[in-house]
Amino acid sequence: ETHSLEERFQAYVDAENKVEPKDWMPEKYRKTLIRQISQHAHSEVVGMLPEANWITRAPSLRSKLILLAKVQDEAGHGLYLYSAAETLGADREDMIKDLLSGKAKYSSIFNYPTISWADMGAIGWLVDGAAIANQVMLCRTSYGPYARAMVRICKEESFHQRQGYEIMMQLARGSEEQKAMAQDALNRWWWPSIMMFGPRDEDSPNSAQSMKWKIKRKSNDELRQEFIDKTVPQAEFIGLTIPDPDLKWNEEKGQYDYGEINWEEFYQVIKGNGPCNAQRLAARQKAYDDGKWIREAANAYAEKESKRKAE
Ligand code: FAQ
Repeated sequence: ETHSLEERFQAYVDAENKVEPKDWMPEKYRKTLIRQISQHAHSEVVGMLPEANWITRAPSLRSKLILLAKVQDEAGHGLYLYSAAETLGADREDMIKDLLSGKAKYSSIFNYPTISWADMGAIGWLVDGAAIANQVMLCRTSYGPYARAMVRICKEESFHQRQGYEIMMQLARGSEEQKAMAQDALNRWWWPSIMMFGPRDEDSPNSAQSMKWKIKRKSNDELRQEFIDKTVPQAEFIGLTIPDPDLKWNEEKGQYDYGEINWEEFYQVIKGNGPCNAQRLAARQKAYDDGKWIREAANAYAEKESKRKAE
């Protein structure tokens, strides 16, 4: 056999096999997955903050219960994802330190403020909608533990998307003021939501290799297009206007053409200069510091237990 390990790995992935934690894999495959999965985990956990801002001010008991359940689901998603990254040999403590130091990224979208109740609608509808488009593809990613985590996460995200759309629909069908709130939230969240898919394909340094290894199965631009095509009719249905004057149906292509994204804003936000970056990291740092005593207690207990068992 003259094939190298790398070639055999590629052939294995090309044949649609799943890579499992103990299988041989190229070091760069492992590193790419740790990067992506840990950043995905951080996004889920940081992503709890913008919505947590409204739990105490939800307009009814029902909406409060639903929002609470959704935010709790996001904590769960973060936990599955940190565990998936651990199967690749990543250390949880290191991942958290990289988040807090600003070395690891998390989704740009969570650096925008939530200034009205309508933002809870816009986040569920648009942000979870974008997350689903991306994650449905990731259910078929080549790394087994990540793919399996995505299946459950997608089911929960569909519930989140519907709860957000329901809030938007209620507001859009309410008083003039409520309708204006919904439109304002759509105006503020639309562009950041379509930035979530990442840079244009030609400016995406990781895409080519990740597509080859079947970590990613659709490109950033393909997913962005799918999301736009699915979402525009939903906005029309509830009588809201997408804030993009260049948006129009392209009969020939069978999809929407859309306006230029403000890439300068995107890169500023991922560099740490978005409206809420500092606030989000400060909140995570505080949670980390406040949790120190419980981590210490859990470790001391685990040590005591293992000593007791060894005796
Ligand atoms: N924000 O070469 P590419 C959720 C970075 S959903 C920040 O294209 P790649 C659910 C990228 O990391 C959100 N950074 O990179 C929820 C790379 O930098 P690096 C989370 C971004 O990896 C809903 C550089 O730009 N979902 O949390 C962004 O091939 C509601 C170059 O980009 C996931 O993470 C961005 N938007 O493709 C929770 C999905 N876009 O790492 C609460 C999994 C790009 O080299 C409430 N991730 N960058 O320093 C992925 O599918 C991919 O990583 C992409 C980026 C598509 C995000």
